[in-house]
Amino acid sequence: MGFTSVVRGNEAYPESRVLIIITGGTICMQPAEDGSLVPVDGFLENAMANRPSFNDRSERVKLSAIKDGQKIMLNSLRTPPSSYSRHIRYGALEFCPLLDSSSISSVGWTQIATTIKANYHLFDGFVVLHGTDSLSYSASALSFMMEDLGKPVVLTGSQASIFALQSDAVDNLLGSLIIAGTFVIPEVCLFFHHTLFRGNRTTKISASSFEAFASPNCEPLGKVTGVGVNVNWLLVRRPTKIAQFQVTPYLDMAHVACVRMFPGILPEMVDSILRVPNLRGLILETFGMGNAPAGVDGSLTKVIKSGVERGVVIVNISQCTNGFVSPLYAPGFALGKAGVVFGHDLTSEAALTKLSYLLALDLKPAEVSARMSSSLRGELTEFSVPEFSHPAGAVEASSRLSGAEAAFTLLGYAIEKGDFQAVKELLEGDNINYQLLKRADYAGNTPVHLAVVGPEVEILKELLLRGASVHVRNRADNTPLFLAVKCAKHDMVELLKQAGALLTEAEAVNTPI
Ligand code: ASN
Repeated sequence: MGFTSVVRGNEAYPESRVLIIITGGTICMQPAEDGSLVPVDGFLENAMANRPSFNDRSERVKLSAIKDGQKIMLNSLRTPPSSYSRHIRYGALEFCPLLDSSSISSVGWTQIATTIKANYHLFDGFVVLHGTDSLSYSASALSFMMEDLGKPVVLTGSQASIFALQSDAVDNLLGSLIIAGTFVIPEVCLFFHHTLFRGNRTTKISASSFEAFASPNCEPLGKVTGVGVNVNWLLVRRPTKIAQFQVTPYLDMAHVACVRMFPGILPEMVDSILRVPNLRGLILETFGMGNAPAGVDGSLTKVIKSGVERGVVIVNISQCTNGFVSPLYAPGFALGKAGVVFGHDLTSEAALTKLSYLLALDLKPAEVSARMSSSLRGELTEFSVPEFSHPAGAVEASSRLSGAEAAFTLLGYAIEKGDFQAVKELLEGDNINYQLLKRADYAGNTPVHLAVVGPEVEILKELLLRGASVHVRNRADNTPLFLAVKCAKHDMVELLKQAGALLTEAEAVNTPI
């Protein structure tokens, strides 16, 4: 495109930059003197530097990073090129002290979220190393704390230490690094045992098996297949508004509780929890499709109703791992009449952290209740969403490829000419499979790259509102924002910034915006 490229690697393959945030967990544990397993610091040097798959022995350049509000220079390592012809260069920040994940709390989640926020402009993606015990809680919590995320955040850990002879640690960590450095999946994900999940849909299902996590109500976002990763782009969330990444740095975990119903549970037990001073929210884990015992003469239902009347938000979720709650049967219907909110197919982990997130926003109970049963980050299945089909869906896979190539060429022309109507029509056909927006030309320019140097800012806006990413770089390693700045396209620069676009560190040098 006629610009000097900003090349970050000095070899043929480009580099992505990933920040690893190490919180602890079995992955970095070694036996202590008493024989118990405890996390040990220095993971980058002790566990990664001596493994060829994590270290191609290239020059160990220092990476800028922000730690506790201060700029620091981090030691880095680089992977050999992946099957996507990219190196992943990464540095690590460690929690002090490192934790067994059973003791993580909202303080730790705040630390992770604010670290990602502070380093967002410096890295392409983030990997969080974490123990497995509370991993699904952390993935859920972070998904709510981070709004309008544009870059991948991948949480992982392992069932056996990386220092053990037989371990899942290397696979989980390497897969996470490659995903975070290769794909612009703007979600908080959990990667484990060759599978990429939406984090807030997961639950830990095994205490010891390497296949430790499941996402019972949502298909995986991706699967490692041989040397590649098959990403299910149809499921991956994409932006639907123009907004910058932001973090809510606090969850109100201190005023929520969770109760599991069992046959014969006494109303007094539930009542005493509902009367814990300052309790603001309660998750009820009910039977099947959302049923609870009513108690003698409806005594339990009355206790629940009076809790709702005192302003406690009570959310009904199922004890079953698969399926959803609904007021179909009389006991569930009675809970609904008592003012209990139905949490559809939320996991317990997602329900509890979502409730604490909404309570931290200081909304009225009615507003919290309304938001509990609609999807904020893809954490529940909204049944009211109409399903529709488009002629494009009927096109056979074989003809779709050439059709998509032709459509991309037409889109490029339309963008270049500033033909808003033609762009819109082409994108209508893309709404189902979302492939056109992610295509790139021979130079790696996506439709967003083409639009920022084109004549029509409305076209850029249309692309962004349909979910195009502002963070993808072309082969010369340039972001769309860099191209817009270089072309002095001030309106494009403004819109890109509103949509959360940032210059890479190398681009920012001598590029005032
Ligand atoms: N207790 C460990 C933890 O959650 C378990 C693990 O990581 N596999 O920190």
